[in-house]
Amino acid sequence: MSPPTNRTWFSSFTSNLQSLLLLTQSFGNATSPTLQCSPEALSQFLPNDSQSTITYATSVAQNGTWFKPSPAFPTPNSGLPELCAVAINVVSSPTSSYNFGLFLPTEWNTRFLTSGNGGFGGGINWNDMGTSALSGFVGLSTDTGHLSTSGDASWALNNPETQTDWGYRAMHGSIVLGKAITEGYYGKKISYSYYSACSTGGRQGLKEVQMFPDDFDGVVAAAPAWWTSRLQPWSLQVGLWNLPVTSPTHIPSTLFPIIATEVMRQCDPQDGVVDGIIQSPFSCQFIPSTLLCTPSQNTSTCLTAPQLKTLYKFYHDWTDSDNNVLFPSYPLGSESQSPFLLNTDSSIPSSYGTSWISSMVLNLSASTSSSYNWSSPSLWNVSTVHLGDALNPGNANADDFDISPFAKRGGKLIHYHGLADGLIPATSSLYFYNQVMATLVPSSKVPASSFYKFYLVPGMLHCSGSVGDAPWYINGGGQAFSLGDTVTGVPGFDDSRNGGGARFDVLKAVMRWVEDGIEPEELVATKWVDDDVTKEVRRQRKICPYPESAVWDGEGDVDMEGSWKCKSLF
Ligand SMILES: *C1O[C@H](CO)[C@@H](O)[C@H](O)[C@H]1NC(C)=O
Ligand SMILES: *[C@@H]1O[C@H](CO)[C@@H](O)[C@H](O)[C@H]1NC(C)=O
Ligand SMILES: *[C@@H]1O[C@H](CO)[C@@H](O)[C@H](O)[C@H]1NC(C)=O
Ligand SMILES: *[C@@H]1O[C@H](CO)[C@@H](O)[C@H](O)[C@H]1NC(C)=O
Ligand SMILES: *[C@@H]1O[C@H](CO)[C@@H](O)[C@H](O)[C@H]1NC(C)=O
Ligand SMILES: *[C@@H]1O[C@H](CO)[C@@H](O)[C@H](O)[C@H]1NC(C)=O
Ligand SMILES: *[C@@H]1O[C@H](CO)[C@@H](O)[C@H](O)[C@H]1NC(C)=O
Repeated sequence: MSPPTNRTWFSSFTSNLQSLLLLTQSFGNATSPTLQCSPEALSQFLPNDSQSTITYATSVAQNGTWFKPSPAFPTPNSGLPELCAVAINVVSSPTSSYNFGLFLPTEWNTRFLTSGNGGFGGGINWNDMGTSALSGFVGLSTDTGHLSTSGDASWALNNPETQTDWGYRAMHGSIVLGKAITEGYYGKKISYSYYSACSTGGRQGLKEVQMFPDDFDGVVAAAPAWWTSRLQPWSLQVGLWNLPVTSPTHIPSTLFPIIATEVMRQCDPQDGVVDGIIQSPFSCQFIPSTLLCTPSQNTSTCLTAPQLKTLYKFYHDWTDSDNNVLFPSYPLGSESQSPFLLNTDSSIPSSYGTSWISSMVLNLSASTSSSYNWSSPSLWNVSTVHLGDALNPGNANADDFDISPFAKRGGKLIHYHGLADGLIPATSSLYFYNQVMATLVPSSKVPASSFYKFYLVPGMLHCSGSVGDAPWYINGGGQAFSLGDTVTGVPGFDDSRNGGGARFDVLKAVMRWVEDGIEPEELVATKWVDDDVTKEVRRQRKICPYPESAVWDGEGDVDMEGSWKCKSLF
């Protein structure tokens, strides 16, 4: 691997003095040692405990392609910057090991950015690391100690060490070693360390904040699957409410668009603007009985009374017989994605519930979802939920709400969740936020808003995408790659007129908070026509730090963010 090419150096020289100085600071000068991308060169930066090994270190040329597919990340990256791709294997116990990957770009911005995983999936997230490298970050991701698709937890059966790797150990261990390799490779210190990821990635970020507050200066945790021991059983329970398919209580997938249209009809105008976006589902007074079939009505266009009862369950917290909340409900407006867990046309509930219970809680010998008999009261009842709580497999729950140690070391946390998320309901993030407030506020440990901001994003689905034309893109974990492997930042809104893009880009917002001490207020979400960043912007809208909500000014174009203001509604 060579130092920056003459072309790069020369074009910077001819552009302006400031970037020349930056270049010199970042890459040293002609007498600096060249970057050594080889297992031999990099292994010297690992501890001499024979627990960790460089599997490979491979140079990737400018505009190169990288493809190391795993079940969880089957897609290649192309258009990469010149970089050194490294994989490291780490023995984590006598019966387990994990791998992690590093992208070390030649043109390094001196920052370290870690990406996360999804569901139970195992694999290195080269995809988001590629996005990171394009912006000059060193990118890191771990496979969490196994290979699998997102919905498959069978690897966990009778494998508690690998559960621990998945729960938190692989992430922290990878970060410690990844930082050492990074600083050794470039021969200089990392200036700032960041984390940005969604779903299980959000959980991993919160777990880091809770257990290893020194690992990151700034964390963006999106749609976190933080309450594993309740989210997974809830995923089973919501499916069971809608089964069997032959029951009169069953709501088939074909009815969900009809339910969604009625929810939109009732809840959209209540925020003052009819635009296909439900700003405040929690303040909508929804009357489901308008969906009830009249005697002469074709039942493919309405709900019968037994189906309406099922719908009530979806929109209400899951409780035990003493009315204790076991898990909060779907918010209104999540109907377009909720059929994913309701397995509306299948005879079995989601493997996100069954695979976790069979492989990590009950340890049933054959762990595919079809072998777990959730219809049997001896295998599925409320005590099964509490058994899962008590076992907390892999110590995966990110439920230590006293995150003041992270604040005390200067860490900044941005947490967001799409209100139309049908996989992990946004209500669970709201619950997390309230628990943190309940922990930090009375003890006056630290003012929570000085280091923790929470945003609910109207109309946004799980991690990426939205209902209708709701603006959703803020360059959160995984979002850029979902729009294309060479997309970075917020195209068109990265310039200095926009605070260096920090209003539009949640990663830049956390960086500005950490590096310049500028606390983020509102963010602006973007929606391009067809979610194609080369097309025109369809809409932009402010998204507000909870408990504020964006309110239209009553006169401006509703598609322009300037027509909206963040206001506390109470
Ligand atoms: C550049 O080279 C000079 C002379 O060897 C050395 O003193 C200086 O520290 C180097 N600068 C950087 C940024 O490495
Ligand atoms: C590992 O051992 C070698 C020599 O055996 C030494 O040069 C190197 O500095 C050691 N590395 C660390 C990280 O201690
Ligand atoms: C980058 O590589 C792609 C093929 O992966 C090629 O089509 C494109 O022309 C290349 N771009 C440049 C600027 O070399
Ligand atoms: C009910 O509506 C569906 C879909 O519009 C249609 O296919 C079906 O023929 C209708 N049934 C009756 C009895 O009209
Ligand atoms: C399942 O295995 C774990 C160890 O991996 C154990 O702690 C737990 O008690 C087992 N569950 C049951 C129901 O026996
Ligand atoms: C599952 O349990 C139910 C209730 O105990 C029982 O009727 C059914 O036969 C069981 N299914 C299988 C496949 O064992
Ligand atoms: C409830 O399920 C658990 C397994 O999770 C089982 O041990 C217990 O016996 C069941 N309780 C009843 C009343 O069937």
